[in-house]
Amino acid sequence: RPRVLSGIQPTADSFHFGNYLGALRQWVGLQHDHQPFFFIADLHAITVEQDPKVLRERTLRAAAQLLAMGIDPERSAIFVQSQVPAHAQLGWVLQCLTGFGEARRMTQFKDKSAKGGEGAASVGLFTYPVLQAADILLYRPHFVPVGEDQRQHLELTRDLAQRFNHRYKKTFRLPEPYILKATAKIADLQEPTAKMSKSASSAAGIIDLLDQPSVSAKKIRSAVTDSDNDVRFDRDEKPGVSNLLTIYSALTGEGVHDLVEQYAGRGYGDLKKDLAEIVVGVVTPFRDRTLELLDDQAYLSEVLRRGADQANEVAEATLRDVYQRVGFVAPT
Ligand code: AQP
Repeated sequence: RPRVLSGIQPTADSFHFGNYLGALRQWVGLQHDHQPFFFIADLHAITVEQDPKVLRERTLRAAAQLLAMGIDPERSAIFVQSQVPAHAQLGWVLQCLTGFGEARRMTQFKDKSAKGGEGAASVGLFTYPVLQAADILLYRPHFVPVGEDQRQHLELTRDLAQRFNHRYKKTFRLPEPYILKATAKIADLQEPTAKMSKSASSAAGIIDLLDQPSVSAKKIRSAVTDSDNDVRFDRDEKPGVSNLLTIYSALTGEGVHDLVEQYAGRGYGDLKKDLAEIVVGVVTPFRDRTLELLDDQAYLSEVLRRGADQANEVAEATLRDVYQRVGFVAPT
């Protein structure tokens, strides 16, 4: 079975609909005929300052959410990145293969460092995509299910894999991004030309999976649209309505064009009202299940321990090959 790998940062109390539709739902679907490794990226989280107690809580919340969503620990290895030391170890080797200018071109670093000024950004934030390359390459996956914002990082990952293979010996598989076009970039409800992102300036544009369902419904009903009240799919002219149609279609499986026909002449109010109900139907059982799982910390820890064992076995084997190929003396 082809291998898949992906990760998510534990940097918020809840995942949001961008994470869910852009990536996590694909994780759930792929576990049936693939061999999946899914991890909670706590090493990545500390590239910006974190409160240690909050980080620990969010890591467990992330695990509970993945399970509540349908990630099955019998099919998938779910693990915490810091429990698999090979990520940081391979990260270092790959840093030594990465050009400074090459790292500098990463647009996510440019965007994130622009907020506080480059001088305020950590070196870890700068080398984040190289650690991400290590996260991926260790498992030699065929596919990496992610949102559109990760495409550039995956290109870097492939470049580094190729460089290593060429300089030493074929060691890494070149992974393919697995990006579903329709949901690759879910937009902010209040600023529909921007991606839905937890670091947005207002919470009103983000639907968190663990929000009170009534809050999510209200956010949908208050989503920014436009003034002509004509339900059409046009990302450039009508980004707000198009985003709502995208979410609607992804949650129900109905095609966008069918939805446009269904709502023709009915205006935005009906569309928002119906979508709000659909969202409530999705998040209510998810939220209940997550809260239930969070009450069973022993079970969560056991799942993560098993996941780390599975991940360590694969990752250590790759790292041994890498160390041998770069010329490190093996311990006797
Ligand atoms: N808006 C989005 N649309 C589609 N996919 C998205 N992803 C994130 N936002 C969207 C995908 O979610 C996965 C997890 O990403 P992450 O751990 O990097 O989460 P994140 O980047 O911390 O999420 P944010 O909200 O986008 O954070 P900030 O504001 O820090 O940048 C990835 O596969 C990502 O593509």
